Amino acid sequence: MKQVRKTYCISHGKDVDGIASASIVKLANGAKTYLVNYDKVIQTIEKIPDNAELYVCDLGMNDSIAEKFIEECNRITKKGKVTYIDHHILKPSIKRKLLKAKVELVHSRKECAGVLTYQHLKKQVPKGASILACYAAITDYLDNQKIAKDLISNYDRQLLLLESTMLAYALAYDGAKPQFGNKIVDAFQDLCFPHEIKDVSILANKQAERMKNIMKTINSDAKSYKNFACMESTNPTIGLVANMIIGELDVPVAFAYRHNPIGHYEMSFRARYDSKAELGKIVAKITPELGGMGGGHNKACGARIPDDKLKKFIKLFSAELNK
Ligand SMILES: [Mn+2]
Repeated sequence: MKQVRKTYCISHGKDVDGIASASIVKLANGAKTYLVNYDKVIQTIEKIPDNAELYVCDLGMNDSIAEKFIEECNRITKKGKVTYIDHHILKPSIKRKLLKAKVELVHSRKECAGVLTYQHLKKQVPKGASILACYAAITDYLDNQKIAKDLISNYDRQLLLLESTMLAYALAYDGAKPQFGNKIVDAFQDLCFPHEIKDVSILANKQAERMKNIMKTINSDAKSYKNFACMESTNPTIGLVANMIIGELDVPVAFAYRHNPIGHYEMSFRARYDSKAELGKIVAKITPELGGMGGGHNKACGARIPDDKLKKFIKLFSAELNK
């Protein structure tokens, strides 16, 4: 008798896109889901059995994990199957190696991972599951893309904005702990709305209050440079702080950074909708020179640099941005 493959999903646990992707995979095939951040990708895939059917969602490949990740894919695809669904930059060299490892690639820079996952598995999920893809598209700022727009048009737009933002805010307040994320994946199996899930609206309110307090500090604390502004924050969601700097100071690009006592700054970068800046490229180019790392999308990306390199970073960043 043919042995039935067990299905697993490893997805990004830090945001709505990753959690929605995992929820859609689970709805399609009952996968056991692991919500992880980049530092846990390898140790998680190592636990996946040889003959598994594995989905990996919303986890961009960077040089620090790609080699080991591809090695694990090679192990699994000998007896099992790996589907990699993502929308981050994928280097041609890594893409080739994934294909050579017989990984099924569902990759596009145009739509978020939740929308790509829904498109890929839509025959296996209830029609209502497209609402999860809509939440992902809105909170990943990819709601203007072709497929996302189509899916969103099936719902009341304001309901989607309310529900997706409530969820994103609750995750932000909580620091997107895996336990909370798992609770959401479970509730999404019954297509619960975020407002129905315990604690979501309370945490979202707390986050909104926190945002209000941050807004008050931006005018006094942020430093302005040519075409960008930045500030230090102790807030766990520095991406949202960066967004608010853009709005409060009316600059096209902003970043916020938080000190980590082990000796580095975590940084988050944002560009306004109409900005032509390629933040992911700029950050990926200059951080290695400073002994750090970073990268991501054109309009949203992240980095980590040694804490004695901040001044140097700002100088290099300004030079690249204003080239
Ligand atoms: Mn994403």
